[in-house]
Amino acid sequence: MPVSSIAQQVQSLREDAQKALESANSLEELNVFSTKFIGKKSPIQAIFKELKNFSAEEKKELGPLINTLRDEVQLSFETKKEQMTQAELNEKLKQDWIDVTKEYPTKQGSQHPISRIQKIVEDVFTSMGFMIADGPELETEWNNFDALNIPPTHPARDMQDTFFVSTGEVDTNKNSVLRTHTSNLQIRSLKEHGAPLRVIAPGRVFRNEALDATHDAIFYQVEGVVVDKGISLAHLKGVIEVMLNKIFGKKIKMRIRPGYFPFVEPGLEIDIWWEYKDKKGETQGKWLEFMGAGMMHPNVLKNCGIDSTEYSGFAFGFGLTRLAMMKYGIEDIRLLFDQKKEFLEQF
Ligand code: FA5
Repeated sequence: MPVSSIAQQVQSLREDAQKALESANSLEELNVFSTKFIGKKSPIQAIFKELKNFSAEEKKELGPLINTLRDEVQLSFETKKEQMTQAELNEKLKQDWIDVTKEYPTKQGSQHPISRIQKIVEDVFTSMGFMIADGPELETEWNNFDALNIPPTHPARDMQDTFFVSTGEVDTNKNSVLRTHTSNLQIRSLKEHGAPLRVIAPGRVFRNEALDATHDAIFYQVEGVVVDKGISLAHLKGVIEVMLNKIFGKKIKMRIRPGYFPFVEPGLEIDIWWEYKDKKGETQGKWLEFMGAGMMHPNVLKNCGIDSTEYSGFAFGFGLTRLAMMKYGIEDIRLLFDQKKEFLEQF
């Protein structure tokens, strides 16, 4: 084969490659091009193989021709591939984007009715100069019962059955209970701060209860204690009236009855008139037991190191869960902790 024919082949291959590259419009077509013009079976490689039939002199002339063609084709291919990849990416970016400044619809959560009412109660009491205390849910048997004038053999323990974590020791300071009321905070607060004192303590309590629309086994109470010189039941009545009127924004009907709690003397129960809508949407009303209260027993003051001849005090404990039911018109206590979205979304 003459040298001129190889030179012609190189030239026509150059033109073919140029045309094929120009007409490749996608990365896939470019890959086809690369197999055809750059791969091992390409015509350029075939011409390389032909070289062995030429003399050394001829090879010197033809070699650079073919090398140049191969390098040109390779470079043009890579340049076009780079351009196409970039163009594809730009196209993708035009479609795949998010507007970070746009406001997307989000569902905002809301506070649970118990948390809401607790905040309201805390605001009312702090405005009357009360401090807010917190205490453990797992309490010593002594703080939950004995210190409140309820020794192990006292029948009042039966009214508040709960879980005992007993070590088998006789010393009730060494055994624990899931607290049955927030009255353990009477003991803790007085021991910590002494007299005079004005404190409330909201918290969760646990009892072995038969469940119904107004009784749960885990519920919330708020304890209140005022100890000072010359404190009487009149102060208690005044504080409760202020609290209820502020929370409901109107005068609330309440009734006071005698009640028995070993840690107060005299002891009272306060009921409030609860109006709610029944399932038919009709307004119903009934007296609901709302709180236990009374003048603090001298033994309790003594157990906390307070001189009961100098100081007197009142204490009360009300159902925060019941207050939430009254405030928000919830007819069944069990709805509060059923975890139903439809119910909670209303608040
Ligand atoms: C007590 O727990 C006393 N510690 C209250 C007290 C404090 C009396 C200070 C004197 C001085 P009682 O068991 O009655 O009392 O509960 C108080 C309030 O908690 C009740 O009036 C009621 O509102 C609420 N309550 C009681 N049991 C339940 C229950 N199972 N579910 C929901 N709320 C309840």
